[in-house]
Amino acid sequence: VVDMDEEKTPRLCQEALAAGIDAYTAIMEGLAAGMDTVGRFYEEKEYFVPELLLCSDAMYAGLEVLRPHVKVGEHAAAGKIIMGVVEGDIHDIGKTLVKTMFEAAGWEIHDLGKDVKLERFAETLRDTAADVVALSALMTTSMMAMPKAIDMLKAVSPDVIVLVGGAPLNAEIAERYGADGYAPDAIAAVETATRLVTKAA
Ligand code: B12
Repeated sequence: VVDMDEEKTPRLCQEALAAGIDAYTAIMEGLAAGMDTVGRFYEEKEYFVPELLLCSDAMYAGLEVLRPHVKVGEHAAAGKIIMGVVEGDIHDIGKTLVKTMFEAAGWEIHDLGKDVKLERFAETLRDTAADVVALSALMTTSMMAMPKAIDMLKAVSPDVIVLVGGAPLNAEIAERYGADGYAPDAIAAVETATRLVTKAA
């Protein structure tokens, strides 16, 4: 991923699987860890946006290989979830990893993608009556849309569980924004959503 190699990354993912490495471990300790390094290089001005784009292409190529092998968890408590990256923000790698884990846990997913207009979250909630809406933001600017999005969602359905996440968020901001939950990573996101849905039932 760090070498921007869209061919070698999926090949290494195949090798990891063949070596018996768990797919989720390979995603988090391989692909996502690579993106962390890429982020550091960007901050140190060693990499710029074109490099980031090539790294994310490599990361997605690897994810294609690993995703089908992520172990499917307990289906019992699975629910229906809407997810997306809020408007003004096109960083979708984290959201895609979160999606992968919800998929593995057997949730029904409505992925709205990136740069999603706030009205679309509310409309989709109206159409699907989902249990959970997961909002992702990677920028301190875009995350400021979250309180408004949460208000709009609660106006459609006061009982909907809104989960927020992304690098600039934390539990304190999430609470201040009126979210029902926050999680720092993809596995914790599924655990938190499952706990909140079970509690609400
Ligand atoms: C890759 C990257 C890009 C790529 C994105 C490619 C893609 N398809 O996503 C590209 C090149 C497109 C890009 C563009 C830009 N970027 Co950029 N980018 C990054 C970078 C290096 C890594 C982000 C990433 O993918 N991390 C890896 C993933 C796995 O981690 P994650 O997203 O945090 O997700 C995990 C958790 O947060 C959590 N999570 C995520 N979402 C959710 C949701 C829920 C509900 C839950 C519970 C959990 C959860 O689970 C995930 C998995 O564990 C970061 C720097 C950094 N260190 O974060 C900058 C960064 C986010 N970018 C930044 C900037 C400024 C930009 C640009 C404006 C640059 C420019 N001048 O054009 C544009 C923005 C365009 C826009 N409007 O959105 C800044 C944001 C600063 C700020 N204001 O906060 C950062 C922080 C870099 C920096 N230090 O300056 N970028």
